[in-house]
Amino acid sequence: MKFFSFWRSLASFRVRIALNLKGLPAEIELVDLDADAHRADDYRKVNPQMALPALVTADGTTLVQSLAIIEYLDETHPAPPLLPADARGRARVRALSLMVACEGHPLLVPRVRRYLDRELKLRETQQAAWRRHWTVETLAALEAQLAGHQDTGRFCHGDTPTLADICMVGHVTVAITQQIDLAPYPVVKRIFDAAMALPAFAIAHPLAQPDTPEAMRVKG
Ligand SMILES: N[C@@H](CCC(=O)N[C@@H](CS)C(=O)NCC(=O)O)C(=O)O
Repeated sequence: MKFFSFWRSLASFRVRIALNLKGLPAEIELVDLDADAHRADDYRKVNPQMALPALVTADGTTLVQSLAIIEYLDETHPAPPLLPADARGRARVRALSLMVACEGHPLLVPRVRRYLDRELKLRETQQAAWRRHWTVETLAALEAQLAGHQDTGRFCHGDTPTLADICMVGHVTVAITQQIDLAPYPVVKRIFDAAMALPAFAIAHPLAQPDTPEAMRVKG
């Protein structure tokens, strides 16, 4: 498999965790978002949407959209499962995942930030306020869903990591980057710490990647 990734990409972070949890090796193709490599012809042929990640399977099929990729990996390599066995549990895990992947994250991606900057010409302080607003809103929504829920366990759903944890850790990582205080979100914080203590999560962290800028790289 060939995996198109960038260190800072949260959607790539999600797929890295899933590959690690499943123990699946992939040849990594680095696409530098900061250099607009995702807009160049080479990558546009892989994903015309010009967004990371993409995964090319052994039979040459190109998959895009991190959640679709992860569900594909889960269906083709069922152990360990990333979705619960019951329909109600799957609906809850998918809902928690979508709160991040379809509500919070899209408001922070480079093409949105570029539009705020270049088209709307917002000042950096306004752009930072935008990022902070949507990051906090998603954190609060996650905390409200997780706190006190009977199915919340060591992780978002029960005591093993699921797609929901994979999505949640990326969002918390963004919050930490923005120096947002996590104290108001104690369940989110507890689950984040539990997940990031697992090697599959830790080695997928944006600051631990081969293309992480040297000055920022966490030495493992
Ligand atoms: N919903 C997509 C998000 C894809 C996405 O926006 N990826 C970002 C990096 S995390 C990207 O490549 N953005 C390029 C851009 O915004 O120009 C997924 O989950 O895969």
